[in-house]
Amino acid sequence: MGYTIAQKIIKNHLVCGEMTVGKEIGLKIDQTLTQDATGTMAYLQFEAMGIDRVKTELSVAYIDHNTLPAGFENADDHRYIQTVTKKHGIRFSRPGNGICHQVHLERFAKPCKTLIGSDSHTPTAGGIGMLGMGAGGLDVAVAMGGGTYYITMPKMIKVNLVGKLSDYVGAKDVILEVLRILGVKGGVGAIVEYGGEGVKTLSVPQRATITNMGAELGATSSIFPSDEVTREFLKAEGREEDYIELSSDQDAVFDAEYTIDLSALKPLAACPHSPDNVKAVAELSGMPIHQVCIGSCTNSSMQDMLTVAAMLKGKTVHPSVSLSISPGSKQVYTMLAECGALADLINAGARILECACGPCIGMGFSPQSAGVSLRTFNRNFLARSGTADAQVYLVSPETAAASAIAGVFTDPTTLGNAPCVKMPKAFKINDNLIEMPVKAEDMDSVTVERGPNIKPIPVGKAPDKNLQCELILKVGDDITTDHIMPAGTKVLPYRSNVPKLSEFCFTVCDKDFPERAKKKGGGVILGGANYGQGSSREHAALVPLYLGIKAVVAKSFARIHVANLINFGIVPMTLVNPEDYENFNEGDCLEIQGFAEAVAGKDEATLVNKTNGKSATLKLTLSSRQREILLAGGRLNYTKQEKK
Ligand code: MIC
Ligand code: SF4
Repeated sequence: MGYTIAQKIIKNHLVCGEMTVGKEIGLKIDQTLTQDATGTMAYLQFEAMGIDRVKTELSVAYIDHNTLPAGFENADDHRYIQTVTKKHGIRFSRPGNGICHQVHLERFAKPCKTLIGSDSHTPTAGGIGMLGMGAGGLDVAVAMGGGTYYITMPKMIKVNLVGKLSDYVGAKDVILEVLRILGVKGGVGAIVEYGGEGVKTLSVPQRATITNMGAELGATSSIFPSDEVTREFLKAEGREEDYIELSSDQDAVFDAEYTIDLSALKPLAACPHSPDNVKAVAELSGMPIHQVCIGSCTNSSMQDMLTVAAMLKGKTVHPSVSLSISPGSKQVYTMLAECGALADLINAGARILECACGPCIGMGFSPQSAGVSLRTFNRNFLARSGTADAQVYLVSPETAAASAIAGVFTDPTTLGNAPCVKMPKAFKINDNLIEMPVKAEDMDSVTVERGPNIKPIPVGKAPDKNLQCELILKVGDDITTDHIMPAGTKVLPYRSNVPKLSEFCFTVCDKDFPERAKKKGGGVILGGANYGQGSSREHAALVPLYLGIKAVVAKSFARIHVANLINFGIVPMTLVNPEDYENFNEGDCLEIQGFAEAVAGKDEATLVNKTNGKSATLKLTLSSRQREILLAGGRLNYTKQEKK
């Protein structure tokens, strides 16, 4: 039996375990990336491990999320990351150099290699045939130290692309179609591989738009073959030597296959408040809009920007619309400036932001009350934009530009022929904003600078013999890590200050939660299906740990979040019978008898509701390694014990 693309890469990087779907496997990681909002924690954890120099082929720290500090906090974090990376052998991409995934794709991603990043959109690198996976900061720290990265061996989903995209239909519409078919839980436990004749018609940045938003399917990763198009891209980036051909074997077996006819695709939009709530733009056309934001790691490539510039050239943004544009990288920004396209954008009334995440993570540009905002981003979770009642729609750059001019939702295919956008044969290469670390022998010359906002990391405890506590919070399906630990201008500055962050935990769902949890000394959380989807932020585990959360019971969990819970010693358990969810309510007194014993070796435990006498069977899907981590009270304790 042949191998899929991902199976080939996994096979070449397998450190332990068998490649059997559902079993834990350990992988060697070639490259890591971090961004500033998760990076401070990752490097604090790396330092706590006491390893002098990174052991990966390449590790890069990007500053892109929190780039316009309103106080000293972020600036201090940036300085910490800059100095700690210089000392320990990590490259530092300075603020202004661009969004981690876009820059990594341009300058570092390589076919056939493995990459983990403390950011859920790390699969963007799958556009170049690299196995990129999002992970918690602690997992990235371990990988930087040369440690193994553990995942559950995924099943393989194939999406066959046939035909060719029509004018004004973009790569974003392809992934929105996949989201329409599979939904936000459809990729859980799977790697999505793209194949078929249609692949050849898509450029690497277009492919990367598709693999980027595979994160919204809940997939472990998404990947494209590495072919002549990949070679051309690498050549244009001045690194053709990184090219390796990679495709799946003819007789590779997939667990599920879907076909999308690119020629038949129409512009699509993900409606509030979920990336899989997909409708045709034609159905929405005519709806008044208030804001358009173009950019993010999903759609900020040169190709996206040139398309938008060509559509806006000589036009004026509608008076009722505020349009922001954030190019993805310094490379894109400089080239836009040099070719004159930037002037077309400015002239049309676009408000040009720096190349960073910006509005995507709620760092400014929050829409007006109940405002309709069209964004080329990847997430439209409730309140993520910073405005609680905003209506955010995820669209392609083509739909965004057409609608910005018209002032109403507009299907760009009604505009006639699309402008012809010519991509440059070579990109402008200048890595002057990537700082190299000092040599190993000089590391003592670097002093790591730590600001007062950097507070100690909470450390977990071994599980109680019998767990007796209150059901402190009950939430529904598809709870995202943005619900658990919101971001945005008010909260993001405190990513290295867990006590302060705890004041915002779960406030999107229940504004009294932090106070209650503190008063009661924590408890257990009950969630629905797909608990913890979205961002990789380990703060969504660290902060509940700080607030005394001992276990989370849910119908099912998202991959990265469950790994983060275990890393910080919070026990994840699923309801064997999802209907039992109804028998438990906030404030109920709970008991799990033999809790520690169950964590140590049992697959099941009984949750007793002492308030109403009902009970439920819980499943513990844990590898023996994960059980040991939980028994030690988290990965940091476990690693220390291992070292002894
Ligand atoms: C996001 O898009 O939600 C983020 C912000 O990039 C996160 C990381 C974070 O919370 O810092 C992600 O996707 O992992
Ligand atoms: Fe940044 Fe948004 Fe991409 Fe997250 S999804 S890395 S916030 S641009």
